Amino acid sequence: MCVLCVRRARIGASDDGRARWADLEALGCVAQVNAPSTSDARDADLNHRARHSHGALCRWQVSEVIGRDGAIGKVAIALLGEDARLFNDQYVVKPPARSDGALRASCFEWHHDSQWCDDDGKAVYAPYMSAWVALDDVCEENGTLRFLRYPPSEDGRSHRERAKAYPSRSALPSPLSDDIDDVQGKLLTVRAGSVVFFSDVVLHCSGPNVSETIRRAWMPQFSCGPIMREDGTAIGLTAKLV
Ligand SMILES: O=C(O)CCC(=O)C(=O)O
Repeated sequence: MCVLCVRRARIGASDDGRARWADLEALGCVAQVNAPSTSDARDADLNHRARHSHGALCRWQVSEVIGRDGAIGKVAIALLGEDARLFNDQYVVKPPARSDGALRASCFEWHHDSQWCDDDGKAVYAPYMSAWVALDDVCEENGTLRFLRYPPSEDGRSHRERAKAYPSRSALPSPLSDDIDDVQGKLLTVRAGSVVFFSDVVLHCSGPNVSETIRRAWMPQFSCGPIMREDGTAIGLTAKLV
């Protein structure tokens, strides 16, 4: 459903039928390509796309780049180890915001990606990371990401330890605020095709898209092993990198 919506939005743009962006805005800009399987997914591999095919070429190219010898897969294995898994596969698509509601809806407030684990006592957490791939040139105007540096440490503590000393999220200025600047978080300005790897504990946010064109990112996420519930069922995908 989400992918169809993206396609319809594109058609809408070329026909100048801009009202169609509203479909995407209503979804909160996030399109998950493959919902997790309800069956035991522990032994799933990257052929998961074959079950939800949206085009052989896309499937091949994407599987290639996140496979163990692909540009992104290699980094995932180097950073997370041999048991690295594809955990989630999503697009974040921001149409131009044309109303106050759309401005708010296309912002991501300050968060770290594994926040949901804090709330879900039943999740057996495994560290994970995102590979955020800019599909368009991104800058402040079209709602790029902003990252908060890890708090400094005198004693060489890891980033994961340092992240525990972050200020409260509610103390940070909203991405919609005029007060936000590089002191509060480093803005990411990169060209289409760039990949940003970041950990599930780094605080980040993104602003609205106030440009005239769509802003798209592909965001596969990788965990250093399957993320499971205590009852042994998988949370998200658990696809091995093959
Ligand atoms: O692409 C964006 O604007 C933000 C995405 C994000 O922060 C997330 O999905 O965690």
